[in-house]
Amino acid sequence: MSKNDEVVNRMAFNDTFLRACRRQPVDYTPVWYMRQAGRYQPEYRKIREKYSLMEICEIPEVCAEVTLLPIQQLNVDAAILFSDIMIPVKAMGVDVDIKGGYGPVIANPIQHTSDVEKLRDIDPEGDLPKTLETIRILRRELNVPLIGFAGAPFTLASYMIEGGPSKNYHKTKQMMYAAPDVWNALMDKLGRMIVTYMKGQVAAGAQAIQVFDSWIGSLSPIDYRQYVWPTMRRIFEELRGIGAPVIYFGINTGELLSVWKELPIDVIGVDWRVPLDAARNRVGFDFALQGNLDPAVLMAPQQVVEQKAKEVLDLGMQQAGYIFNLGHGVFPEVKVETLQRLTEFVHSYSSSVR
Ligand code: 1CP
Repeated sequence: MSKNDEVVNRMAFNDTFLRACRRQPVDYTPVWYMRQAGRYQPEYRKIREKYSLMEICEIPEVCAEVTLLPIQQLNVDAAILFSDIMIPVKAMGVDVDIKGGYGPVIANPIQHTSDVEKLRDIDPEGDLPKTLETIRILRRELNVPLIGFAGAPFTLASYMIEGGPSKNYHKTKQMMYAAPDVWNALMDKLGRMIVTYMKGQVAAGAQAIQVFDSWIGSLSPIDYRQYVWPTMRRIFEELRGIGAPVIYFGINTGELLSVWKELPIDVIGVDWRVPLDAARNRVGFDFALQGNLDPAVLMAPQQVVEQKAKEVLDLGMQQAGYIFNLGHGVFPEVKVETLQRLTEFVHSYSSSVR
């Protein structure tokens, strides 16, 4: 390749990730990492000395800079907007703070119908202008697709009801079982917010959407269908045709996959507990899959990382429509170099066996 070709190549838009979301043929398996911008990066830690997480999200230039860090360092095939699932919840009028290394903290947790009624419907342009401005900056800078995202109603509700991170979601489930009117009103309101917010992000330039339902695996499939499914179906039906593939991700969702397969989504994100061939058997061939290396593997020696990545790839690559990722986010102890080498390995191994 001549120097000139190299420059042109670097400038060309890399749509491998979007092609994989749509189950179209690709030259290699695309890869990105959940929480690919974060505390494992010295540059991120430096920025966090100056700004809180909320402040980063309020300053588009800094937020774009943080979003771009993993693109520059890791050679991943997609960027994910740097934000947090609680940012639009704050815009609904909830007093949320995000404590570094801990998670969201809510001053007045939701308990009654009146608390739900107080939640405002958001207008992304008016209420979250900094997020949309960050997306516009990123689209000018990026030559890989930009993923926008939102938290799903159950996962958002769990923080809003518990007041912070939880182990067993007892208060959340108590509302679900004992006060279904309050619960349904909350699901409804969050569902509307998510649809509006996702449409706003796509209009501003997001090219794919991931809905994070991290804690949904705490429900049985029967309860999922009864208490959450109607809202999820409405959200995804309304997002159909917005021109951006939709990814739905959760942890511990093995038993929920047989319900998820009825949702109008493009990509299903799975954690490391369900082998990708088993996930395929449960959801069929109408979805792309994303995942699912155990993030803990990133602490192992490089040859183990590559062996485990190969095991994941060998299952994932059996069908069209596969995106390599972790089964959950990168954690702070991981070395940047480990992810650099892993990306290189996924790219080279997947292009060699195609
Ligand atoms: O790079 C990226 O992936 C984008 C940034 C991003 C995303 C997608 C952040 C920044 N947060 C999120 C989503 C998010 N936030 C989820 C869904 C994904 C997941 O399961 O990880 C959840 C559950 C949260 C809530 C949250 N925010 C937690 C988890 C708490 C718990 O209940 O265990 C935490 C620790 C945060 C803070 C946070 N958000 C983002 C970062 C980088 C951090 C770490 C802290 C920091 O820098 O201070």
